[in-house]
Amino acid sequence: MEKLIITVAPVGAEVTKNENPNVPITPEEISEEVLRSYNAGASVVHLHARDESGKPTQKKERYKKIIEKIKEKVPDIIIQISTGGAIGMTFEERSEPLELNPEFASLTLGTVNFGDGVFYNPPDWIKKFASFMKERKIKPEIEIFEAGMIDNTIRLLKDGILEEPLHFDFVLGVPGGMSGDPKNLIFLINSIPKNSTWMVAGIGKWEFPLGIISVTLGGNVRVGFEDNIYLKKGVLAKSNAELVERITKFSLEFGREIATPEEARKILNIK
Ligand code: KMH
Ligand code: ZN
Repeated sequence: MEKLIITVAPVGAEVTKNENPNVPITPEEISEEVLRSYNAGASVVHLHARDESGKPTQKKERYKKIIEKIKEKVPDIIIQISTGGAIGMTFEERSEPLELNPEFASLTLGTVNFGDGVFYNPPDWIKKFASFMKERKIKPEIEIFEAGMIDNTIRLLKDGILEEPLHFDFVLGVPGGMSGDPKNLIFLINSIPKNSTWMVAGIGKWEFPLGIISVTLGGNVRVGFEDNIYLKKGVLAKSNAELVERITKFSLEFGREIATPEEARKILNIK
């Protein structure tokens, strides 16, 4: 098996300090969490930004500030910006951070209910995001919340808008999307092109059960406050790094080493 790539998603767009006071909000707090997570084994950070008041923002100036702070502390970590942003944002808002030419960005392949809201991803938005990424050589991470999103991916692959090898993230357990039942994960793994890389982001209680299955099956794992704020039932995590550490420990115990950012770039075919 390849070494394990651990992605940390330290902020997200939804979670608040009321839910877990350790959620990082400012560029300084986010960069410190990224450093701690890197030291615990993370080689990729899935990044969202928040404004001064803690509200999600896709303003490129804000991303720039956070990225600068991260790079001061962890120059080599792979930074993946979010094009998902938050529910209700326009296409123009969501695409702003792509103008910073990141090496990696998320790309959701369809619309899905998301709690009480709708995570809106109509075909023309997906095509515009994907074409922009292709032009700028930004590696897309294909976010799959529902099985049909894989069919949408294959269609764009045939149209030449996406290129192989693809990298998939199965985001399972969002209320409104596919649940974290391990049977779903197995079905999704069996539905993607064979030369793809893949990972799982289990939401809430699914983070560790799915993460551990992924380690044993040769996939990769995302953890972090965007997806889950608990270290274990009823125990809030003190830091994103605690979540990363839990996966690292399991993987090493299982006999699978952890990838550095440089190794992760090779595995993910990030140029
Ligand atoms: N915040 C969610 C509505 C992504 O980053 O690409 C969307 C999301 C996906 O987090
Ligand atoms: Zn996200």
